[in-house]
Amino acid sequence: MNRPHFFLKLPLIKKTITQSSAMTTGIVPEILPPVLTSASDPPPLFDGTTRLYISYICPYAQRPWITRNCKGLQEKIKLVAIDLNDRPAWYKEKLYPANKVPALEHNNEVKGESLDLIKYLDSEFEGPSLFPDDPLKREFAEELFSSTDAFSRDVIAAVKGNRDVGIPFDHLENALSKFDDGPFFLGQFSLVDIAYAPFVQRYYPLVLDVKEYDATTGRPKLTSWIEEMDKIEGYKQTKQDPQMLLGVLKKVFAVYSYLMLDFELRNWAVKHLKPPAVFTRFYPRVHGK
Ligand SMILES: N[C@@H](CCC(=O)N[C@@H](CS)C(=O)NCC(=O)O)C(=O)O
Repeated sequence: MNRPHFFLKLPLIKKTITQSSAMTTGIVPEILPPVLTSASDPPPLFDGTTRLYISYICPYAQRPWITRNCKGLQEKIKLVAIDLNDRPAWYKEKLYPANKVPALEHNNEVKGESLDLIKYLDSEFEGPSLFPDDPLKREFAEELFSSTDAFSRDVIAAVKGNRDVGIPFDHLENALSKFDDGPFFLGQFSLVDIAYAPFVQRYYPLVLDVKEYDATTGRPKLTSWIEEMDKIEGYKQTKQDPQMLLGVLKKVFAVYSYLMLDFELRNWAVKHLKPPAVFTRFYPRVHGK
């Protein structure tokens, strides 16, 4: 079976006029801004500029970043990259008290939470709609949005222990079988694909490496979804080096496993270290390309 093209560089221009190519037209490779650290001055906050604050390696931040790209909003929404290991104090103090990424500065307000942000970007900004009107599809979309965390939890539980690693990927395969008017979760490309892509992008190579489990074997829908996603320019431009991302994840899990050895530490970790928080302590620095 062919492996999906996680590691292949695909041509930048897509020629056919399909919905997904609408997500690609006019997208030229963007020069990403440098990463801001504790030593960096803030941008001129609340000056009317719309800014999306991200970390280049955060999967949650990748969601609104993809949405921005696919709607062709590169000129309208400026990217600001933050070093999560060395966050500028102004980020928490002056911009976003939750001190997380992603955050969107828009109309003198700051909003967070990646799933809320992708919906907001889709409904409040111009560009191709990424959410269908069909009530059946919308209902299914909400179901899928609310199971993104469960997908992550199940993959992580399988990587850390003996849980069946296939189950979370079976859920994806089943979900991808629901509509047959295209290879994406709702048939055509939508916010649901954007919600899952950053996580599948990380977990497919992770389970292949750690569990020697190829999640695409016997899952034709998932295989085709991954291939189709890799053709979407607005997504491709957000993808970081797969080996680097794999290294980050493995480091996180190594730390987790170590903490799990000790009962006291384990209790402390369960209480205080949700995966993203552990992540931030062991992120490598990634600077703008
Ligand atoms: N539920 C949030 C999660 C965001 C999140 O946890 N981001 C991580 C980076 S991947 C973060 O900013 N962590 C900083 C911290 O927890 O201190 C969302 O969907 O936006």
